[in-house]
Amino acid sequence: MPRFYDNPVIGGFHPDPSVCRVGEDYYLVCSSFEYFPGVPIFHSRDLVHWRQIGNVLDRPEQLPLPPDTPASRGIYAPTIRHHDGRFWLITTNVSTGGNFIVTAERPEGPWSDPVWIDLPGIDPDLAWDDEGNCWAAFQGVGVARIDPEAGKVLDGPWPIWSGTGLQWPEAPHLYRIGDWWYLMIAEGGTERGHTVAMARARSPRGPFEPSPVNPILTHRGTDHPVQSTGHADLVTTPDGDWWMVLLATRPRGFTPGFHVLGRETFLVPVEWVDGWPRVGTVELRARAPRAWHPWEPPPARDDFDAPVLGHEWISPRSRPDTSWSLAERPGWLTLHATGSTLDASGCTFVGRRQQHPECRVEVRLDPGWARAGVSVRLDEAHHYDLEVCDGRVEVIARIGPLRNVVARRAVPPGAVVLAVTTRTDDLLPPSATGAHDIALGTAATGPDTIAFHLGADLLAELDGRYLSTEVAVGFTGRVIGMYATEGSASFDWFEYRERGADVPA
Ligand code: 6LW
Repeated sequence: MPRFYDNPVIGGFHPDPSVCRVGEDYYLVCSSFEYFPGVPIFHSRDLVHWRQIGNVLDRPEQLPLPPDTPASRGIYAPTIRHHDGRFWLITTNVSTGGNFIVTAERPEGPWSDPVWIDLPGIDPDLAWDDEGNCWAAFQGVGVARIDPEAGKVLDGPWPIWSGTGLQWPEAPHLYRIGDWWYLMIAEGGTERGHTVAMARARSPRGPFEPSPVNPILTHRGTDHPVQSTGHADLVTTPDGDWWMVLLATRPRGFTPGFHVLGRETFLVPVEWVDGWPRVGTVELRARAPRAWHPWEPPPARDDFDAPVLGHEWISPRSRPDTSWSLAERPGWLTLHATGSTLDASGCTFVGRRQQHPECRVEVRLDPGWARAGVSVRLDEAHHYDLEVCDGRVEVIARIGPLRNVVARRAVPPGAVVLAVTTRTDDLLPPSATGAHDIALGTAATGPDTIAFHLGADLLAELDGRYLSTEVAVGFTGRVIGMYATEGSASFDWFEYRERGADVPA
């Protein structure tokens, strides 16, 4: 009986995947932009079931992000490789310092401090030839021979291939396969025109001849539910099968379609025909790789009983030690306000990516004298908040320059349970949100509806389109988290579930 797997294999804002294999173990990393810690790293035994084992950039010294770092700046596309018994990762901090390399003996870390390297552009790659030379390709596309240990360019850089003429030839990866050097790139922009193209040469310096079947992958111009397919990396299994990981989106709603989970990580099989790789359509359900190693998913509820925060918890730009504690009130996550708000940099916010189109988040909050709650955010100018302060709970919508309290209710003193749910069926027409009056009716639906609850009581439902990339712009996706903007508040637990038959609205 053939087995099937579901795409995306890593849902939610996990773009620009890069993958390597060591024996029977696969390791995968993604971009993290303005969030700390940065570069989530995942482990799998079958390419389908991925478990986050850490964050490559988990010390502030590795990830300088000034407070004025705009959303969607910070860390861009990493490449991970295993060479000479060590893990090597090269990436770009577009806000501070440019390109750098970190290394580790073990993928879960600790990873070294950055070794900065003066390479142009973004999307750096690492590949070694049989003589031990290290080649770093980058956006454009160019290549240089480098000393990755010292962070020095030894020869070059030289231009090697500008793609087939589409926008932004980028995301290069060089592979030594047989007698050839294969160069895989993304082109056409990371939006709906995204493609993957291939070329090959006898040397990493070229001259490169393009594949006769470029682009080898694109969903542009189709009505497929998976869109923006591109920015890929290749990996082989121990059996010699080839697979590709890539980013893609799942837009929903009336034209132009809205994607709210950012760019996610998908998996697709690769076939070789006449010396060139080919991939088919990236389906939501597809025939699985031969190995199959499911693991127990992490518990839905984080009780905050562990001495350290789980790897999935991220904060915009930084997470000063003084802003949070698991020890102050054992079994609770205590957050201390910094004086900043959700509308600005520097706010105390600890969140996780929304990974499913339909999900339910519940938290138990003891607000004390604080102003605190749960926020669904794309960035500082696009977030919906469920906030408790002064004996009241409020639902607040911040959309661009507008900020509105859309619901308000008294709450008794003490701890409260707050819930946020998203649904993609039975959507609100835009007029029902009060956001504008154009009566386009249900055809003009957004991607989803976000509902806010106090215990079992529904307080408000809002159109999810305003927390989409098409509205907010940028490279990230929704993050749902706990925050405090005045005083100190404690969270007993935080629960995240994909909504299905067993999880009601
Ligand atoms: C990344 C570039 C891109 O560096 O978007 O999808 C940039 N393509 O390759 C940020 O993810």
